Amino acid sequence: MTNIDNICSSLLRGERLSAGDALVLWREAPLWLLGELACVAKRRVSGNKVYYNRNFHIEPTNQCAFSCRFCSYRRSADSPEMWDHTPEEIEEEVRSRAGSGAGEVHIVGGAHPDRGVEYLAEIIRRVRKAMPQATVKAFTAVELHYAINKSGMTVPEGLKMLRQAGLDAIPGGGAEIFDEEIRRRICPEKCSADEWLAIHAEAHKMGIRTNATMLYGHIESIEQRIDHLVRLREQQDATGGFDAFVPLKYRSSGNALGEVAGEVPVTDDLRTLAMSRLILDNIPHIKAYWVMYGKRIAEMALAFGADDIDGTIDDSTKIYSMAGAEEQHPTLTLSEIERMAANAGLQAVERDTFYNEIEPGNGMNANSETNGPRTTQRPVHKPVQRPASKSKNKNPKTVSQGCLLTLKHLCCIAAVLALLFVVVYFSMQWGTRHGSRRTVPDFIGMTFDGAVRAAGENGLEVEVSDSLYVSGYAGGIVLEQLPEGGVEVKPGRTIYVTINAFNQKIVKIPYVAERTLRQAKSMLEAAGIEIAYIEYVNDIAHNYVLAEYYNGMPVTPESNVEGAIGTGVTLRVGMDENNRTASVPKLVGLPLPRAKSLLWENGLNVDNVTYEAGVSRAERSNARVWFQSLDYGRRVGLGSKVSLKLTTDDEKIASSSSSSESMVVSIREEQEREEAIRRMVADSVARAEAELRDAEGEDSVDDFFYNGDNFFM
Ligand code: V47
Ligand code: SF4
Repeated sequence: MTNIDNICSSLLRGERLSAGDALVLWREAPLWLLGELACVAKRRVSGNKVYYNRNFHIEPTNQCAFSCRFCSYRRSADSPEMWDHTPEEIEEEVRSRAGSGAGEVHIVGGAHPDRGVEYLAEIIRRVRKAMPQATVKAFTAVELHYAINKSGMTVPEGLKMLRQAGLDAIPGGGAEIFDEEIRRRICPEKCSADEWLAIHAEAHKMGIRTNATMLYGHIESIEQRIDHLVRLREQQDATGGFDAFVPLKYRSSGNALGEVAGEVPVTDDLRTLAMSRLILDNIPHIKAYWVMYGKRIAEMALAFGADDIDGTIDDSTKIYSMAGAEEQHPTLTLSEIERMAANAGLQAVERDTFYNEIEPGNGMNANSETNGPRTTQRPVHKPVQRPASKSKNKNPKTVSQGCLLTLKHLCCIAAVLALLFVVVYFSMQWGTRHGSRRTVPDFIGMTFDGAVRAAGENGLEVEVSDSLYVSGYAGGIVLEQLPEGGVEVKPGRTIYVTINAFNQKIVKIPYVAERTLRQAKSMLEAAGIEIAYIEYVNDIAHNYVLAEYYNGMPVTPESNVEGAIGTGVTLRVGMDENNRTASVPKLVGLPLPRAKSLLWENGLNVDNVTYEAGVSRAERSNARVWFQSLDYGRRVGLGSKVSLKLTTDDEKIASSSSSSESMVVSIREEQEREEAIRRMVADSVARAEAELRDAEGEDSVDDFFYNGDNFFM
C-alpha cells in the first residue's frame, strides 16, 4: 500500500489526521480524492444538508488603527472614502431592514483608533433594540482586543460588558495566518496569534460561541496553513466553542500585498476546503463564504467538504468587493441558494447562528425571498462533539445501554488516570530526590548534530526554536541556547537553540517609486525588506517616493534587483518646503518591527537599535522599546533619526511609558506656547509692514528687520 492509501484508510476509520500526513495528502493526493474524502467527512456531520441563514452585515467604520498589507478596505481619517457611522445611524440602518426576516446581524469593521469597548457595547445595544429577534454576531477578536485594551479592561471584563449589551456570538475574522513570521509581514500591528486564540478561549469559557477563519493564498506555505489548522484543532479540543471554520481566499486588488502576491487558482481553493474539513475533525461546520469565492466556486465548494454557505447578505458588505471580489453588490436569494445546493446534490436547510435548524414554515418560508421576523434561539453553551459521535440515537433502550457503557468507560479511564498520576508522581519524586540533575552543556559554536549528540549523552533534548542568518558562521551552527550552558536542569529537559541558517533568503526588491511613502513602506514590509534611510528633498510630489536605491544602485521597474530579507533600501521622498517637520510617535512599549514601521510611516529614520544587557538573541523577539531618543509628541525635522533601546523588563517599559505620556503633555504645552509666540511675531511683522506702507514709506519695507525682540532699520 502507498502512503496515501494508508492515510485514506486511517481517515475512513475516523482517525485523526496528523500534520505530517496532512502535508503528504495536501501535496500529493489528486483533487478528486481530496473531494471524496472531504465529502465522507462532511456527510458524517451534516448528511446531505447545506446550511445557510438570513443575515446582513453592518460595517461601522473603515477607519482602522492598523494597516494590514492585504486590506483594501481601510481608509485614513482624512480620506473622502472614509466612513464612520454613529450608533444612532447603525440603529437606523438595522431598523430599515426590520422587514427582511434576517435572523442574524453580522458586525465587522476596522479597529477604530479612538474608541474603546463602550462604543462597541453601544452599537450592540442599539442593534438589539432595533431588531430584537436577530442574534448579534459581532466584532472580530482583533477589534475586541484593540477596544478592550483601549478601555484599560481585561478580556473577561470587556467580553462581560459586551455580553450584557447583547453580544451572542463572535465572527472568525482576524485570525489571518498564525505563523508569527508571516503575520509580522502581512499584519504586523494587529494582535498576535496567541492573543487571538486567547480571546476565543475566554469567549468559549463564558459560553459565547465563535467562528474561526484563515486568510490563505498570499505568501504563506502549505506547512503554515497546516500549522494554522492544527492550532485551531488543538484549541477546539481544549475549549470546544468553535461552530464553523471559514477559509478566506486572499483577494489581491487594491492592497499593498497585491504587488508581491497574486491570487491562487480555484484548484487551490478546493484543496484548501477539503483539507480543512479533514484536519478540523472537531469543528462541526466548514463555511464556503460565497461573497469572497463568488457563487460559482461556492457551489463547487459543496462538493469539497463545505456544508455551509453563509447567508443572504443583502448587499451589506464591502470588505470583499473593495478587494476585487466578483460580487460588487453581494446578495443571494433563497431560490439561488436552493439551486446551488441542488446542483451539488444536496438540500438547503435554513439555520440560526448556532446551527439550530429552522423548520420551513416556522417563521421562514424558503419560497419567499423576504419574510417577516421569527424567533431565533439564544446561544447555549453546548460542548462541540467530534463529528463521528454527532449522530443522535433516539431509541430509549439503546440510550440507557449506551449510558451504562459510558459509565464503565469513565470508571476505566479514571482508574488509568489515577495509576498514571501515581507513577508520574513517584518517578518525579525519585528524579528530584536522587539528585539526578543534569548540567546543560555549552552548545554555542557546535553543529546542530553535535549539539543533539552532546545533549543525548547528558539525557537532554535539543530543539531549534529559531534560525537566523549571521554571515561569517557556517550554516547549522548553534548561535544561542536557552537555558545557557552550565545551568542545572532535570533529565529529559529540552534545550532550545537558535541556529545559523544555511542561506539568507533572497527576494525581489519591489519597485516603490511613484508611490506614497505609506504605500511604499507597506509593499517593502510585505516583501521582508526594510527602509534603510529616507532622504527628503523639496519637491511638489509631497510625500511621494521619487527614487529608490538598493546598495547604491537605482531600483527601476525593469531592474529586477534581488536582495536578502531584512536588508534595506534608501528612499528619496518629496517634501513641501513649508512643511518640513514630523511629529514623533510613541514607540515605548512596541516591538521593534512595529516601532520601525511607525517611524517610517511618519517620515523619520531608525538610528541605533540596542538591547539591554542580558536580553539574549533568542529573547529579542519578545523585547519592546523602553527608550526613544526623540521624545514622543515632539515636532522634529522630516528624516530625523531616532535611536531605540529595547528590553524584556515589563516594569521598566511600563514606567517609561507613563513618563512619556506625562512628558507629551508638557511638550504639547511648550509647542503651543512656541506656536502662539510665532503667530504673535508674524502678526506684528504684518502690522509693521502695513503701517510702513501707510506712512507713504520713504523707507522700503525691505530695510526693516526683526531680531526677535525689536524692529530695526
Ligand atoms: O479578518 C480582509 C479578511 C476578514 C481581505 O465568522 C480579506 O462567519 C481576503 O471576519 N482578501 C473579516 N480576505 C471577515 C470576517 C468573516 C467573513 C465571513 C464570515 C465570517 C464568520 C467572518 O476578512 C478579516 C480578513 O481576514 N480580509 N481583506 C482580502 N483582501
Ligand atoms: Fe484594519 Fe481589519 Fe483592514 Fe487589518 S484587515 S487594516 S484590522 S480593517
